[in-house]
Amino acid sequence: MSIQDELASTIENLVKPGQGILAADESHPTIAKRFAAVGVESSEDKRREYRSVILSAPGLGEFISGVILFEETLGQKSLEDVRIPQLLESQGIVPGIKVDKGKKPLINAPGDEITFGLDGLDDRLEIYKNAGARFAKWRDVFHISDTLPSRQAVEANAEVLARYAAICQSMGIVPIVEPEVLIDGEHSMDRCAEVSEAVLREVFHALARHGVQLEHMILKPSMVTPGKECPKATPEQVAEATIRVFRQVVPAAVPGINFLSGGQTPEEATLNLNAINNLGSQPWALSFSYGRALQEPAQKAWAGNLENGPAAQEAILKRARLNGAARSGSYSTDMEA
Ligand code: 5MM
Repeated sequence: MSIQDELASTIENLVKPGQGILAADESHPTIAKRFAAVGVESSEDKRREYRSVILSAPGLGEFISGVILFEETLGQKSLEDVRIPQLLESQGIVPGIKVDKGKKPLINAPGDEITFGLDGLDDRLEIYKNAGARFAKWRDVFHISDTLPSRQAVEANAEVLARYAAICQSMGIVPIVEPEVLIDGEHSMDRCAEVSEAVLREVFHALARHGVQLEHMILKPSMVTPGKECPKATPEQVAEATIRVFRQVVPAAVPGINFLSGGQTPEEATLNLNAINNLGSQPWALSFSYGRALQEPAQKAWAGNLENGPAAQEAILKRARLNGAARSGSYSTDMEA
């Protein structure tokens, strides 16, 4: 298969009605935080147990088209001794991989951060592809204040995101482009809209500069919301503000926009996606690529005890099904019961 055919086929499998992406790619410090919240100490065995349980939930492939894995999981076997990428494929799910190496302070830009991991990326991608990964993910992070993010941070992060995407496509791997505008802070929804627009505009300039084929990528952005310390906006307000910004800056050639949940509760993330899809038809498929909003209830149900595996599987399946409904605007809160 040619590289172009590989990219097109992966996109076709990832962007499907009623389906979205599960982000299960928490790095060691992040998964340790998630496990601590349910009283579990993170270890390689416990991470394998938990991820094996949720990824083998019967029927997951009905609502989940792709799973983003952390490097460790890509090389692990499930509790039934099946390689995790193979387990996903048996459910009709495309395996993906987080490839950024995290973030550090951006020098000479106090308060801003830069994502790193481009060095040796092509070599790592070859290994990941041989292990079964068909798409990748790279996350940039932008803090909001009256003065942040700086112009330097917006430009520097957009540049690395575009270089990552170009490298992925050259190797037949679909890039998920994730510019996360953080919800932390006291900013208004208007300020979030202003920053989101500036960030996305710069990201698409950089993608064009590096010849990234928009048809063969997925955008994973934050929704436009007020800061976490402010009163919440209604789902309809979030949907209108989000779509208003995206229509200004996201080209119609992008096949799918899969939102991150970014600290929204599971119910909020579903309600907001549902409201977004109720605004009528848009140029792109509008779906989810949630981490916490899909997994939180499953982590609580599991709580480090394998006997709770079926309850954890039921919990993740429920959120996947409800977000699958929100993907077409057909979710209602009655479905939570
Ligand atoms: C923003 O985080 C991504 C989406 O998850 P949420 O829906 O919970 O916001 C997520 O894919 C994230 O990039 C990974 O969990 C990896 O994060 P770390 O911080 O471990 O690199």
